[in-house]
Amino acid sequence: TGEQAYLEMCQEVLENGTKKGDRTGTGTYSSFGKQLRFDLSEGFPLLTTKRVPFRLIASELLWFIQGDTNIRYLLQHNNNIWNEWAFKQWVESDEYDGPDMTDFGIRSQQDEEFNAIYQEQMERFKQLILDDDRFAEAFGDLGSVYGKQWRAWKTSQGETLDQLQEVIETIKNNPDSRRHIVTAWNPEDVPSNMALPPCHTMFQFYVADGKLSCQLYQRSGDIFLGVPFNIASYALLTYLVAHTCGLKPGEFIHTLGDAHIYTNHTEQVKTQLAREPKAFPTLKLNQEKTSIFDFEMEDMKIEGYDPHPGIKAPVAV
Ligand code: UFP
Repeated sequence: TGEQAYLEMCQEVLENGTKKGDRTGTGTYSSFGKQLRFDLSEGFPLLTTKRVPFRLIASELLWFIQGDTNIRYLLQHNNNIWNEWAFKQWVESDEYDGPDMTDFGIRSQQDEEFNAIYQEQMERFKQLILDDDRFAEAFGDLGSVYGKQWRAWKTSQGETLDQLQEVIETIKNNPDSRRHIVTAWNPEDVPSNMALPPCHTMFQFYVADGKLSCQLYQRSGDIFLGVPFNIASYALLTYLVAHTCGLKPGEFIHTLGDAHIYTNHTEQVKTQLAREPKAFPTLKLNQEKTSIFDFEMEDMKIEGYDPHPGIKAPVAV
């Protein structure tokens, strides 16, 4: 199954990956060019050898699909995964009047006393984003992130392109096309305008035998923490686009460029590798909704998910 292939990739990169330095200074085992395939008719690929939080994946994906780039929506859905990026904009601004937050990412992991102060500021930040429209507009917007690139790509002519809407129209009208592509990588925006250049560089859809498949090219993948999330996110996107186009979900093919395991995730990976995978759960979509753009959280339900417990690991920042 797809999960077995994921576990084999973990094993392989730990054993044969090159020990390689990286931007974050953590160190990784890394291999270049890896591919996983998930047959979506076998169930929904939410890994079972550790718990993967579907709720966070789904609300983040809906945020992208709606073309939203402001973390307020995520906070309203109790999703904190993009907070640090917005928080950084605030603490580096003239408006910030709290204690020094230089290098808050690393310091909060290493210094407990600082971490308490940081958490306090983060709570204050979240509350302001939720309560104060002006504040949310000034500091909650992340700019060139996936929602913008998918739904409102800026052309050199100053117009906007809705890549997601267009690809859906083309899948419906010309399914055999070999051009069903959405790209997030804009060389104009990289690196100066961007905190984190897109990891999910581009994806392509493919229609055959009434089924929709999707292949993602991910330039950089944190195999332990990021990739299980990314698999579920693009599998969900494939289900939603297929549903919108009256097709059945086919395969999700995950192609990774720099596929790496951070050296400080080694023990966690070994714990996971010792576990026996279970059957994938199923995804139930609200059949009354016909367009991806109308989907809300309550329209997507995961059934039969019985994973092994979650495994904690430090995020490289
Ligand atoms: N990363 C993922 N998946 C994601 C995401 C980030 O694996 O969806 F946003 C990881 C990959 C890498 C780091 O470890 O985050 C990004 O760093 P870099 O830009 O140096 O590749």
